[in-house]
Amino acid sequence: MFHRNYKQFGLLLTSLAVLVALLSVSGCDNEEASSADHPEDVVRFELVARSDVLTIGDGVNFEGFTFNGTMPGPQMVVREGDTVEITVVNEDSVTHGLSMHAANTFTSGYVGNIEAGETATLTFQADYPGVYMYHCAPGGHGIMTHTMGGQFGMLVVLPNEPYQMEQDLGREPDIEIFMIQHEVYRNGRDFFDGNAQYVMFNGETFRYVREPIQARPDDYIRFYFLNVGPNLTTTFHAVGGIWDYIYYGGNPNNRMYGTQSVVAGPTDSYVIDWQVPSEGYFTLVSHAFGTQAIKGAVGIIEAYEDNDRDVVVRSEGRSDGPLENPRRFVSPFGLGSEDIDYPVRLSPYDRHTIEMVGNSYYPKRVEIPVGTELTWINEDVFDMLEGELTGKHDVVIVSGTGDDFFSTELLDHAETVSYTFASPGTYEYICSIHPYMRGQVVVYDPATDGRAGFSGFQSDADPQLVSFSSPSGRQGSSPVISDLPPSSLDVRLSEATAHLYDTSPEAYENAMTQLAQVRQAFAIDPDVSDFFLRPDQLTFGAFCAF
Ligand SMILES: [Cu+2]
Repeated sequence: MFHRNYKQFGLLLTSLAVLVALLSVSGCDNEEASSADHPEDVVRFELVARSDVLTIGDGVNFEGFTFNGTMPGPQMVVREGDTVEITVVNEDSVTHGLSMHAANTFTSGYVGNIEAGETATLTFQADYPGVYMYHCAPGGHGIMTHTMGGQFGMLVVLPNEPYQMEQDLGREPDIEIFMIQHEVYRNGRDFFDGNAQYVMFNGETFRYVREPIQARPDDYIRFYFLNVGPNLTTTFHAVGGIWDYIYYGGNPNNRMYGTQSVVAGPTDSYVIDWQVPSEGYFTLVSHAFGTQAIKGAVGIIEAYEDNDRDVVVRSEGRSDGPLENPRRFVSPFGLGSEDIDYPVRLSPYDRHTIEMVGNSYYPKRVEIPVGTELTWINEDVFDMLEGELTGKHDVVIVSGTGDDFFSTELLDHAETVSYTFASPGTYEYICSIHPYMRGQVVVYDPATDGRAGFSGFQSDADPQLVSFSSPSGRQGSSPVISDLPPSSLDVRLSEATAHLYDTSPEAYENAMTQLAQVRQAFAIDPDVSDFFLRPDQLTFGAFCAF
């Protein structure tokens, strides 16, 4: 498959890149993408940002954000000197964006902060060969959380001059492996602490253990290796192998030879040329065993004479959608399955405080006896800007089987808000500006709950008063409380929000319709002065705090 002549090889890869570009264009006909008024050396890609549920292997589904429906997102390959045009289509209900590390220019001026439903384009000259990360960059706080949430991928700029391996040996690699290491977190607290739940290559734990990469002895394998992180530093190693040629960042000028591993912090990358030394199994690992390899960052190269081998292993995550009956559901911002976002039954001696951290509540599910005062504290530090760009948060009860309906003021960093629950029931709440953030409070009556651990606090607080405190002395003048009627409104609101992040157009339409109904219902309710809905983002504001 690979030609001896390097220029032919380059041409092949360039045409592959163009092919990928064409394939990645959806809703746009190929004729336009290749029409004569565009010079041939403009390579075009389209990234579609959205909310998604997908599988990350071994019975586990993951809910987050994606580009083009996979995590990692599309692999892009261009050639040094190419003009690259990347269009970002935001099909989601929240703001997204793009940071493209291969572009030595002010990218956020073009593709930062792309509102829901909007499209933006970045054009740049690929002047620096190498292996680059791209990731979502709506701006501010959202850059970090969306990258953790699954929006990232690899763009490779192939050099015009051959790598040292070609120069020394006069041959091209037999196999190319595009490999991204990345982490999955179950909540924002773990994200802050670097406590990954899973670590993986190309979107699935132990992906290439289940499906070993086939090779033959003496093959030259070229790795395009990228550590996306977003937190951990890896030491990439092949058991039974020594890397022959290493080019830091994938730039052919950054040469190293003969090492057991490469060290890569978040967004560090390499091109590695390695000759399979013999027959056998060669295990690819992050040699950070406890924090990474054991959590899924392991793969296998199976090398035997006459093996059938693919010449390219791509870095996209699986594209076959979520599992129908997953063992586990991981949702860093929302409510995952209860084995992972387990209900915490608070005792009198616990801290009755829920953190807002990394765009999630933590713990996400708590159980309290009626009469207990709960406090939320905003541990997100980035409290500048607004919307997706900020780490400000609030609490808005969107459904409940009891009578405690309220919304709070937006909290800056280290501010708190408290509420005393007076009515037993199961309540779900969201942050009005990050409505994919979800928490749950179960308020039980100790007299009737067989599992009751203690008989509850008899708080002196007025159960219908939210208290607000700011270390900076900010005046929480209006205690931002609304007595939403526990009528059918909350049920409908719950149904509507349950579909907010369903990606099917039908469900989206359904949610829109239900939201319109809810809005109408609120407007005619004399107890509620206003209900704020930003149609472009499907975002709930405080219910009557305006
Ligand atoms: Cu995003």
